[in-house]
Amino acid sequence: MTVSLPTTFCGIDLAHPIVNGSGTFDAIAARRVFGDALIERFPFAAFVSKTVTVEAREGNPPPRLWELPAGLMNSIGLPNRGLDGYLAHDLPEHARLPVPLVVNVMGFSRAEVARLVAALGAREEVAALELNVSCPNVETGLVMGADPDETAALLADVRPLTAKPLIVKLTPNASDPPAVAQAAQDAGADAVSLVNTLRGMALDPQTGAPWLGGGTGGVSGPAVRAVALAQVAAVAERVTIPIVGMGGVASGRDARDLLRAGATLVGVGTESFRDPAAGSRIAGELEDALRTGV
Ligand code: RRO
Repeated sequence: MTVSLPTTFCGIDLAHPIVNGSGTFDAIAARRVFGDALIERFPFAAFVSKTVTVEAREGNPPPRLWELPAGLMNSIGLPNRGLDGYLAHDLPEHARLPVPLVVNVMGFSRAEVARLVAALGAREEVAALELNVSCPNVETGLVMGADPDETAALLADVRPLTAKPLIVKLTPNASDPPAVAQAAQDAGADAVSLVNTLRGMALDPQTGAPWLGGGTGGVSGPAVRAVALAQVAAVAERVTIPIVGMGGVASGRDARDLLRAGATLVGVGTESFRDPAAGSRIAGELEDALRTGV
């Protein structure tokens, strides 16, 4: 079944509004497992890469996951091949996917983000860039996406470096996400996406020490759905640029709720770990929900 819910996002034509959340769907591994069938029936209308940093990273020590009654907590720690490794190895694979490519980047300083935006924004294979601003700026100690002034300063540096759409991925671990979204818009962002994961913690039942190798982790899945819906609605009240809404989406109705709250696209994340075809299923369910109104 082919879903037809044509959607335009930042000038990019998409078959429907369902995309993956960054870091929740490894298209290269999925292709290895499912073969070319994955290419022919790709579950998402656009593919969002896992976060790329300037330097290669191993990621956090294990354990990296903790299962929750209604979700998942992760502390993956940005393992990736770094910018050069991404360009040489992952980009050619991602460019073979039958949908537009969004590359998610994170830097530990504005200069690092600038380097990533300049290098990746110059590639014709890349349709848009998503800025993961959930990490501290090593120069100021402030989380770039938790403070409106930090976000504005980042955009002021990187906006001139590319004509490609820039999507700012907002963190829910901020006192005023709509103010950050407004700052991003005013400084030239083309879109915002939210929510990233909510900070959480689990203790090892034997030792009482933090279970996750990284100490704390990011909570996702149905547990955060209501929080995501409220934050998307609040951000939609403040900005006019398009919103990619995500957080605990597991059905077409969940996706429709985020569209009703003001999102243009909907990200599916944790549900893809349970069902790798969740993107296609949810897009089909969304089409039914919008047609029948149920
Ligand atoms: O890699 C991670 O641990 C991670 C990242 Br960069 C992120 O943005 N959100 C998340 O839940 N985990």
